[in-house]
Amino acid sequence: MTTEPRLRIAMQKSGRLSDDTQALLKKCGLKLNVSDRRLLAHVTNLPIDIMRVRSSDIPGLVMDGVCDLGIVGDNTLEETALERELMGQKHQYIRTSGLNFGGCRLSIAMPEGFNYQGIQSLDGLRFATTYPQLLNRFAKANGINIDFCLLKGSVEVAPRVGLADGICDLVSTGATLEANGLVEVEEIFKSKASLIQTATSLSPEKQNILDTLLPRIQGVMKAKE
Ligand code: PRT
Repeated sequence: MTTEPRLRIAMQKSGRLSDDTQALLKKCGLKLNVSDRRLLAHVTNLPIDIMRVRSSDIPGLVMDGVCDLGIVGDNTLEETALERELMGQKHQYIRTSGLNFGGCRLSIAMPEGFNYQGIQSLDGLRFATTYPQLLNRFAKANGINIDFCLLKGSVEVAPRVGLADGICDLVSTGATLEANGLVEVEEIFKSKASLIQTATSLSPEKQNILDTLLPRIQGVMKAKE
């Protein structure tokens, strides 16, 4: 018995991108039954499976060809690509389409009262961040030396507890920075969600499924503009 090839798409299981991603797939006409415990959801009206994982795992799954497509923030994508390149791991992918949700910026923020007089004011300081590669690229491009400590969450608390001089974190409304006595001084990366595709060529059957799906995604994005 031969099984029909199914296109596998990785999406965030739960978090800031999961509702918008699920809504997008539904608007594209995909009928899927997403229950909290099922990590692989079958689309019943097209040969597509949805793999529900942590956002940070999505770029690697696509770069390694485990998933054919993924929906992820450009911040996570770029950080993972830089890290994998540094480690000599597969880091190629195709950015198939930008999506119009998940907008945010990666910024450097300093405690209120810090005397900021341009990027040179950051030279020699230590930053808490989840995005060391993006921060390092920014520092190199601007000719400054910085140190960092890696935090996966609660980054904004680091200066107050003496862990770092400042932070480099995602900002959307700015309310979290304000609540923690921090001021945004430099935006280093602008991000939105993207649909990415494995760099390995798809089988003709999977390519056909993608050719059906892609115009629907682009139609939904256009309607939202
Ligand atoms: O799934 P996993 O746990 O691996 O990923 P995650 O921890 O990155 O998940 P999640 O759900 O927090 O974020 C998923 C993606 O949403 C991010 O990678 C971004 O692409 C996007 N996004 C958009 C944001 C924000 N806006 C955002 N504001 N991700 C995080 N934040 C956080 C930020 O880190 C800070 O703590 O929100 C706070 C600031 O928000 P404001 O509105 O107060 O400025």
